[in-house]
Amino acid sequence: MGFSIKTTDALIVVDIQNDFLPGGTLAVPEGDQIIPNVNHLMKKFSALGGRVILTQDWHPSNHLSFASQHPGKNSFDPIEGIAGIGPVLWPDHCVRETTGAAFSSQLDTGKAHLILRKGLHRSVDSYSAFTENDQKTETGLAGYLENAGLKRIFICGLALDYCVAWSAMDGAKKGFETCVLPDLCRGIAPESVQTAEQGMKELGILFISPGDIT
Ligand code: VGL
Ligand code: ZN
Repeated sequence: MGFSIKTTDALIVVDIQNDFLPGGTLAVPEGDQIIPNVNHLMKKFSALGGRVILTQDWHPSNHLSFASQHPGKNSFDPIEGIAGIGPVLWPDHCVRETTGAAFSSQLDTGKAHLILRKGLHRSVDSYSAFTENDQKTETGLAGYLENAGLKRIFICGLALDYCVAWSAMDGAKKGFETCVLPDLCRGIAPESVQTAEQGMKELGILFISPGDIT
């Protein structure tokens, strides 16, 4: 299946930040391996007239998604009862203005037209680049895409089972034609990757490979 890139297309590169890479506090296995191919795609995409958007997880140091904020709880423990937080707690990660929150030095950020930060509110997480986990606070990305006349989105990055999947599912729900590039993604855990893939399929999201983009 071929996808020829138009000026109404956006590539959303999710959370390629030090803390999600090997050595980081919430390392996604093999997360670093996608970077050269993501760089290549960003270059191609922007050369073809598409728009490139980067997202950056950007938490206050006392973010309520961190297990450290819940006495007696550990990272990856399930959490219930706080709207906008969960389903699990995380190690401290991507604290704004720290090295862990910075983009990988290998990522070619120069190709980005827009950098969108998310997860800024202490008591609401935002896996999705569109709508925060309370399911009502908007990041503004949908408005940006609509205003710029962007109709189709391609998504890659970290982590496939959380921020990539939730972004893709919200994009599809908002009416954007949505394609995910699994070859240019890595997930945190196999079980959550499977759940996420199922959820994306049910919404009609297409799984494509970088070679399909021309
Ligand atoms: C992410 C967990 C917590 C992600 C961000 O980028 O997928 N996952 N914060
Ligand atoms: Zn986070």
